[in-house]
Amino acid sequence: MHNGVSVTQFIIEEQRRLPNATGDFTSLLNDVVSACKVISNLVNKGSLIGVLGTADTENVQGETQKKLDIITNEVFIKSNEWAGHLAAMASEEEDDIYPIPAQYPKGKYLMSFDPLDGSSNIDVNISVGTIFSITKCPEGVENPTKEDFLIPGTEQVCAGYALYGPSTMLVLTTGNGVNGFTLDRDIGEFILTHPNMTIPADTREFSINSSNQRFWEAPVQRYVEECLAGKEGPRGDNFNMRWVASMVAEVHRILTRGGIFMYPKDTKDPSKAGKLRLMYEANPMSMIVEQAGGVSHTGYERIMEIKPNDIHQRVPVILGSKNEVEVVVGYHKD
Ligand code: AHM
Ligand code: MG
Repeated sequence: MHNGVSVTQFIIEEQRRLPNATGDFTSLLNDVVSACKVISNLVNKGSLIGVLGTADTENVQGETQKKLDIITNEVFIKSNEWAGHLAAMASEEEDDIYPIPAQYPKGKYLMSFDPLDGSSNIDVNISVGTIFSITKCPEGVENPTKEDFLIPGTEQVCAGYALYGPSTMLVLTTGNGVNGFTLDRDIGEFILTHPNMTIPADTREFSINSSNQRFWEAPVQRYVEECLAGKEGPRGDNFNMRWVASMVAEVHRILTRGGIFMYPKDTKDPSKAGKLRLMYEANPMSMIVEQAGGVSHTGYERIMEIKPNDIHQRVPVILGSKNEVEVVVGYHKD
């Protein structure tokens, strides 16, 4: 027997506080949790079960898919399509939305997800993750279309990620703070280990892929230059830098010890406003960061207020410790 609170118990106790809850949402989250356990197991076994390496196919974004991108997408869909809680799903790995197949009942929620974020790291055994965002299907809509997904992040009812690192962790928000759970493999349960996660308002640690420096806009150039100038520069302090190239690991570090993460607007490819996708990367991470007391912005606007125009829309992302993100946003205003 474990003594901790399992994620199942935690979700049910949260549900009891809502007078009109039917258990539908609790049950949906349980399916998401099950999918993350399966993915954790696959990522953990890696080469032993032949799942590493490239699949030599391209997704809708023109990125070469890894075998595990395809397998984990399948796992997430199969775990969540049958129970009658969802009306449709949208995935980084699917060109169009995924309607619930006719043989299953349809539910009142929509879910967008990235089944394996940071998958460029998978073959080198560095942390990767799964990100998901849940919204309500518009009232009266039986067969949702792409347009039904295109609502701002402020409408999310739940956001979360699983981090497959030295430990597998699940971090969740339903709009009532952020809680972190660690997978105990011996009993197959996520146990509450990080209640009420909060991001310190100040930080001296930044995170950006500086190989893109020549493409950045002036405000980001200025900010990073000032960080690098250290104690003798205008910020009067030394900064540290980290770049994992797995957004989930990056956000998790910020939730644990503070920091600022940026994948800003750049001129590398004028057809793309940034690298990260709004619906299943930026929005869910923004909800988590804001619920933990941080800020999430493009430099020009609050990410969760963007009215999406496509399920695979890309946006600039600047998120993390409040005071530091506000410095960068201030430079954009200048
Ligand atoms: P992915 O969904 O194809 O894995 O791409 C998203 C990832 C993020 O996790 C990470 O922050 C970023 O891409 C890394 O980009 P780069 O390869 O430029 O370092
Ligand atoms: Mg991704």
